[in-house]
Amino acid sequence: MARTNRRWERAPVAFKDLRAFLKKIEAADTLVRVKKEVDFDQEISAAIIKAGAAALFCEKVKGYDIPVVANLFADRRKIELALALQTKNPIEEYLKRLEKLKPPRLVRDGPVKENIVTGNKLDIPAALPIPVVNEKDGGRYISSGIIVAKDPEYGYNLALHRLQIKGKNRAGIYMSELQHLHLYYKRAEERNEPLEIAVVIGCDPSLYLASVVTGPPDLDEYAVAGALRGAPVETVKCKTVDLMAPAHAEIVLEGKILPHKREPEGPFGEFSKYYGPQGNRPVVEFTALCHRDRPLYQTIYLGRRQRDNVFLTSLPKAADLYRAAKEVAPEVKDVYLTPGGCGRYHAVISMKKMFEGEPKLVLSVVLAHRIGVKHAIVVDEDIDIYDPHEVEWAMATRFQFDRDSFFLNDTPIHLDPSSAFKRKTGLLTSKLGMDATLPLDVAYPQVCDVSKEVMKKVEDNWQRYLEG
Ligand SMILES: Cc1cc2nc3c(=O)[nH]c(=O)nc-3n(C[C@H](O)[C@H](O)[C@H](O)COP(=O)(O)O)c2cc1C
Ligand SMILES: [Mn+2]
Repeated sequence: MARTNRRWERAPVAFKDLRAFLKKIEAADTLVRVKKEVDFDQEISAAIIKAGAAALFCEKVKGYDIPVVANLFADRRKIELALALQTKNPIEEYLKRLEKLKPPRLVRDGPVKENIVTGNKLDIPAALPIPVVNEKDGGRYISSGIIVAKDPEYGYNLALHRLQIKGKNRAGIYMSELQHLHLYYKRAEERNEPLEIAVVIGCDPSLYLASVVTGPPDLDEYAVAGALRGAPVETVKCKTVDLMAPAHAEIVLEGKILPHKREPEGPFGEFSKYYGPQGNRPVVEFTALCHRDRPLYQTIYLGRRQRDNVFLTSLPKAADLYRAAKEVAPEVKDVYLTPGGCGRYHAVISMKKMFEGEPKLVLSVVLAHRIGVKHAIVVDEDIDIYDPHEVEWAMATRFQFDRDSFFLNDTPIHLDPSSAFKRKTGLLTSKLGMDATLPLDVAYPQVCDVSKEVMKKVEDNWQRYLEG
């Protein structure tokens, strides 16, 4: 963070909208076009899974004239493209950009206002190709809607929250208690007021990345998106709620989360790769549907074979943990939220330990973080944290369970299926911190390898070794 690199000062490419990002992916990566008509009921999900890491463009969805795009965050390459990353140190570059928050710029008009439907004419499930994501989901779900909301004290918040379609202008919403939207909603409910929202579906990728950042409640994710893209997000005033929406979004739904109202919501196939159970949850009433001419519907697949969800969240969330960890231990080098841990439950941190016990401070802040890490492991900087075999080796050879681990019981977590089976404490979970760093004060057996010189000699002359 302290290091400066002039190249970072150059403004990154700011994609104006989803269409510009799609063009970039088509030119610099892979975009698969599905021309055959697909059904919204799981067939879009199956095509997403089949496309693997390639971005997907479903040209025709049965019963709709709006194409569906997906997999825009399906691997690290696309995150690099989305942010136009210029160095090999994405976390540092990301945090460097975040130092200059850029508030949104309100403009008078924008393409999202090309079509506006309100009142009795509103029929959202008839208008939009909203998918059934997994087989046993409770219904059709918007999984890619960025919820824009405002609190009188904390200001704007943008975050992804699933919406279960319940009628022409109604939806159920899931807000984990750990999220800011839940805080905003509870505060509005205490005032006996609805919480106005705008739901953004399909937009410039910086808004999606900003919507999964985990800062303090007064952090304006619009300003985070501006910082990431190097230019303010252009916004327009909404038609039926007192909020701003991105001017270049494909689709924006306006509405409010009703106070003191709960209805069954779920089940829904979640990032944990299990169905999250049905529960009594708040209800959204929509008041307007705004969209561009010939809009694109962007979706995100969550489930057993998900990719988007893990890669979209990995950089912002790893950077949040990196920053928190570095505050207690300046020589923290890198943080990785592993795909096996669903991009959230398992964190691996590498550091140069300066004194004994320091890794436990790092583990404490990582486990305490709202992100919801369940198992965290600190390793020395010689371990490649992106290689699970290396991390396992550190655990196998540098770690003693009784001496080097500690746990926190009964802490809140997002949707951990195993927490439901704890008898007394319900959905609270146990968290484990593991320090797999080498001791500083004990002569430890040395890691065995051939000498650098001999290895280099053979590597540099390998062809001659083969030819004799
Ligand atoms: C595809 C996707 C769907 C998500 N759905 C939900 C959800 O339904 N409920 C929820 O509480 N968090 C959900 N999240 C997580 C939040 O969007 C994320 O943790 C965000 O950082 C919270 O923002 P906040 O820090 O402003 O509270 C989802 C994340 C992704 C990537
Ligand atoms: Mn927030």
